[in-house]
Amino acid sequence: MIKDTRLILALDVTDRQQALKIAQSVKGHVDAIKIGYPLVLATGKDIIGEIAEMVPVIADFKVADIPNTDRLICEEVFRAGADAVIVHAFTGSDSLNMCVEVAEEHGTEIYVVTEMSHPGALDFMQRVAEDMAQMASNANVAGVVAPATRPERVKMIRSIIGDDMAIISPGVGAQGGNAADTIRAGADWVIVGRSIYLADDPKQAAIEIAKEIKDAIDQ
Ligand code: OMP
Repeated sequence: MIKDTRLILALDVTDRQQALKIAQSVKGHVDAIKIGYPLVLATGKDIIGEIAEMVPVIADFKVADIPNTDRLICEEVFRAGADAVIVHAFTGSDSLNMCVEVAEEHGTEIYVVTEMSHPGALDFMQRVAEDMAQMASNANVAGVVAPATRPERVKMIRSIIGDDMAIISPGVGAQGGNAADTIRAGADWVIVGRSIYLADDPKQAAIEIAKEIKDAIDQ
C-alpha cells in the first residue's frame, strides 16, 4: 500500500451503487478501501474487483480456519482482485503461514488482527494480543490491525513488531478513537468507516480526517 493520506475507508455499506459512488468520490483521498462481509454478501464478490480498479482493496474477511480452508478462501479473494486480506491470528501460525504463502504467490499482502477495538476485546483477546503480535512479526506479513480506541495498546504492539511492519488501526470516529492520537501512538494508517460513509459528503469527511492525520505528523 502506498503511504500518502494514511487513511483507509471501511466501506461497510450494502448497496452496490452507493458503494461505487463513495469509492469514486474518495479516490485520491484515501490510500485503500477496506471491504468485507456486509458489502460482499449484499452485492457479490465482483464488487472487490470493481472497487480495486479505482482504489487498492483490503478484503476484511477476518480469515480464521484450518490452513487448507484458509488457503481456499485467500485464493478466491485474491483472484477476485483484492490487494490484501485481513486474517485472524488466534488460529495459530500454521493457518497464518498458509495465508502468507498464498499472498506471496499472488504478490499481495496479509494483515493480522492482534487486539480488536471494541470493548469485548478485553474479555479474551487482550490477554493474548502481545503473543499474537509476536507471531505476526515472525511471519512475513505486511502488518497488523491494532485498536485506535486504545492508543496505548497501539504503542505496545508497535514496540513488539518493530518498525518494519505496518499497523492499520480501526476505531476512529464512531467507536470513539481519534486519528491524530492513533498516528502519534505509532499507527501507519487509520481505518475509518461510519464517520466517512455516513457523512453527507464522504469525500469532504475523508479530506478532513486526512488533514488531521497530516497535522499530527507535521507537529
Ligand atoms: P467504523 O467503526 O464504522 O469506523 O468501522 C470500523 C471498521 O473496522 C469496521 O469495518 C470494522 O469491522 C473494522 N474493525 C474494527 O472496527 N475493529 C477491529 O478491531 C478490527 C477491524 C478490522 O479488522 O478492520
